[in-house]
Amino acid sequence: MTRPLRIGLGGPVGSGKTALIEALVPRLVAHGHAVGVVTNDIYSTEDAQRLEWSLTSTLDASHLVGVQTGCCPHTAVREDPSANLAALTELEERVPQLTIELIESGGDNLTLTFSPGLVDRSVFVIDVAAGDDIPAKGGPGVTRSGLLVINKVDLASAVGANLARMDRDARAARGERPVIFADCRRGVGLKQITAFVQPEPRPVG
Ligand SMILES: Nc1nc2c(ncn2[C@@H]2O[C@H](COP(=O)(O)OP(=O)(O)OP(=O)(O)O)[C@@H](O)[C@H]2O)c(=O)[nH]1
Ligand SMILES: [Mg+2]
Repeated sequence: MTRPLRIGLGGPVGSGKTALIEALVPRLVAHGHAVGVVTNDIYSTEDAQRLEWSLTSTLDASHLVGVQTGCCPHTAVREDPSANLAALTELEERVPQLTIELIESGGDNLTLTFSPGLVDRSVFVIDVAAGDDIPAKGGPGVTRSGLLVINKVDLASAVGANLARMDRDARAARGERPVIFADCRRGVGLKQITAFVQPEPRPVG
């Protein structure tokens, strides 16, 4: 028997990682997946509590584990992922039929990467309101993650973000690696992101 596909979601504080999980889970469940979620927060299990409430109609609380890292987020998902690996084992014992596990890193900075021993694929989430120069600033999440999500496109006009520039800089930094513009609150880009996080990924365009 193969274990569930493990997807890491990283990115700066407030870029929309939890909002993306809230949008993805109902879509994955509709595709017939059993989904488990591990969240990481430094000083709380706030995101797990939020998901327990916001996903109440789609996900039983037994599918959720909140890890309180007590240390900087990238330590917990890269240098020493033992607490996250233990959380995944706990989930798989509780819910043996899981097919996909989403692991949200604590909000970090542009240096975040996941240990390849923890995740099979990574999604890096940035948002337009943090500045349209972020793709040009680079870092491993921007350049080498499996999928780059540029979230909150609905706020572009309010903050004066140039989406064409973000698109150009992201594609220049990533080559063939995919980039999706998203609005997690309204489902923009979610079809392609859902395709990426399934075991047999389809082209994300
Ligand atoms: N307008 C808009 N707001 C969004 C979008 N995605 C998330 N938000 C809002 O942005 C804020 C932060 O979203 P979260 O999902 O908590 O961000 P996060 O990356 O999980 O944050 P941390 O876990 O604290 O790092 C919340 O108020 C969300 O409602 C979006 O696409 N558009
Ligand atoms: Mg979060």
